[in-house]
Amino acid sequence: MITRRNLFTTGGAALLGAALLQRSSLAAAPDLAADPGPKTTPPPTDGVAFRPVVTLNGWSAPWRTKEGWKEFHLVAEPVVRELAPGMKANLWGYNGASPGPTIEAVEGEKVRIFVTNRLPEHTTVHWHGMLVPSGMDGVGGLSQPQIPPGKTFAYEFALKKSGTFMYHPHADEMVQMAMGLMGLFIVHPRESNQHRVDRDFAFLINAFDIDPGSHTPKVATMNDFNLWSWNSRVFPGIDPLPVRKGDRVRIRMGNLSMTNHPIHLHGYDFRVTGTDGGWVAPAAQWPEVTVDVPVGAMRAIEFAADEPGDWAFHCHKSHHTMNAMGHNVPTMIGVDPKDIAKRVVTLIPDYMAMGSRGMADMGEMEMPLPPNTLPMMTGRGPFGALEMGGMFTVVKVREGLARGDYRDPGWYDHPNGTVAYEVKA
Ligand SMILES: [Cu+2]
Repeated sequence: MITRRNLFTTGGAALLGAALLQRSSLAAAPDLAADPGPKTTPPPTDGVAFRPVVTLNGWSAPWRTKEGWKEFHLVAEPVVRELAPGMKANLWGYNGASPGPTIEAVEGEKVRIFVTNRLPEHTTVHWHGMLVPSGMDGVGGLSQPQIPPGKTFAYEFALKKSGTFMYHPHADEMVQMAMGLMGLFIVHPRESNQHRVDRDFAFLINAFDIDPGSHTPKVATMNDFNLWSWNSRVFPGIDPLPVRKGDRVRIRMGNLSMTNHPIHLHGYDFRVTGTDGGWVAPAAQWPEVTVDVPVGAMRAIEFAADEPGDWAFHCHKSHHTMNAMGHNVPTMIGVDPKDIAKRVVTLIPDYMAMGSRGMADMGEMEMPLPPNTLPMMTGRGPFGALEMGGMFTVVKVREGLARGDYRDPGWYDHPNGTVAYEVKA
């Protein structure tokens, strides 16, 4: 007898299953690919209610419930991702984007995740940090056969614990992760008042090595990445984090780049309340202003947003708040650069001259750049050039935001007498 379960695990019936899947996937996937959809998740229409996360520059996957299973569908495929206005990259992702959509579900639920492979090579999906049966762990060759191009596999498991997790391939990993194939998996507590916050942000930390003027990451790069990104976006392309004064805020971060990132928040001290291993007991939490997120790890931080302002939030490795850092940049300090850069860039596309007094001039975007290349330091704030790139954005804490209205409130209007000022002689 064919049950739902063995429908997907027996040979002939699997074809039938795949045909059924194709129909549902074709109904859902092309629309997703064409339209990234809303940036916030609509309230769930079925399953256990939860307070959805806000995925920076992303969205959460739709689902359907069927006979007690919550079903999602990931389509691994080549995508074009705008890293920031002015630069698009050829990446691999799921459902039209890198990272793929955030999967959100509730502790205790059973999930079935269909994975369709539209990549040119085989793939799998590993559920990082999640407690699943060995055969659902997604390590190609070890725990399952690889998913060949054109095929669909189903993963099925119950969500044993709440927390912050991620998904990524465990097949040709170096290439597939360097191409941006990854996503977040958030499991909410069964009891909605547990670990409750008002604002719950999430993003993945990743990195790319894309030569200035080109579009496709160099997949063999070990350490010398030149674009340091959050959810495959770089400043000024990373969403701000708007927050109402008085909100309790959580920010969940997962690191799928190849180096650690000390993530620093201005204006607040926070507690590390969770890792991909689970929630940190209150008695074990200590205050921090920077949390190091190791490779292949997740950290959730929390704070009470009681101080209004525009608070910088960034990686503290200073090379990671710059874009397309040329590692062959000659030091120009002491040299009059005048027109040198304009002439040299026609011969050496990734040539970037340092100003003779330092590099701050580059924040004014005066440098000639090859096409599809972001300035190394860029962005403008209310007081001028921000001189940032890469892993940088702003937590915007505001009084008087209408409840539920978390659109970007613009720049902070500082009360009189609260801005650093020039002392006149
Ligand atoms: Cu960093």
